[in-house]
Amino acid sequence: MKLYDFPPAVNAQRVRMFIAEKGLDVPMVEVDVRAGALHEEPCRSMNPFAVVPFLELDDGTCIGESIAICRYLEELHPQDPLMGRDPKERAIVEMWNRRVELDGFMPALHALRNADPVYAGRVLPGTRNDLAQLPEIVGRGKDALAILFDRLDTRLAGSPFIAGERFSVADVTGWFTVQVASRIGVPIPDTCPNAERWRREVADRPSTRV
Ligand SMILES: N[C@@H](CCC(=O)N[C@@H](CS)C(=O)NCC(=O)O)C(=O)O
Repeated sequence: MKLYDFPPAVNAQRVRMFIAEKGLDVPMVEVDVRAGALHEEPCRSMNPFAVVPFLELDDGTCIGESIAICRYLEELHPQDPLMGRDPKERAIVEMWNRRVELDGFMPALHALRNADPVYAGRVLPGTRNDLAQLPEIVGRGKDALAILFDRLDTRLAGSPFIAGERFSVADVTGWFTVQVASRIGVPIPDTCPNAERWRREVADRPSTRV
């Protein structure tokens, strides 16, 4: 098994943090995304969506999508679960992960790709195109983050971690939402002390430094 990775890519970082939290040893292959390697062989055939990360199994099967990769690794290595210990916990972790991903992580990434000139010509991941960078998407992303931070603050007032008592993949997604948000000038506001307490605790985890 090999993980195709690009160190600066935040989705690849999500999977690397998950792997570190579980204490797994997964060989990595670095793909030079900025040099266009995803659009060339062998990557193009392995992952026609042309994004990282993706996982190549020993039988040649390729699995893309960060959460699908995490799910596969979790099922192979159920110890130290990060996606719930039983059906109820698994549903709750998935619920929170989706909320954070859809309501914060994705809007933040779209805002970043529409703001930073490095993404001109590839505002949608995995495509090369001439879609213009739109400032409206940046503004809407920032609005979405403000709403999400408020909701997380309420949640984290009564819960140590996003999905409950235990650190989970929802915290991994939350951590990278905060990282991307700070790159577009949206830190957790002073009005969200519970979210800030959570951020500081996650920042202390060695897995944030992989
Ligand atoms: N939904 C995918 C998104 C993957 C993705 O967007 N990856 C970015 C890096 S964070 C990428 O490969 N971008 C290629 C590009 O910019 O052309 C996942 O969860 O893995």
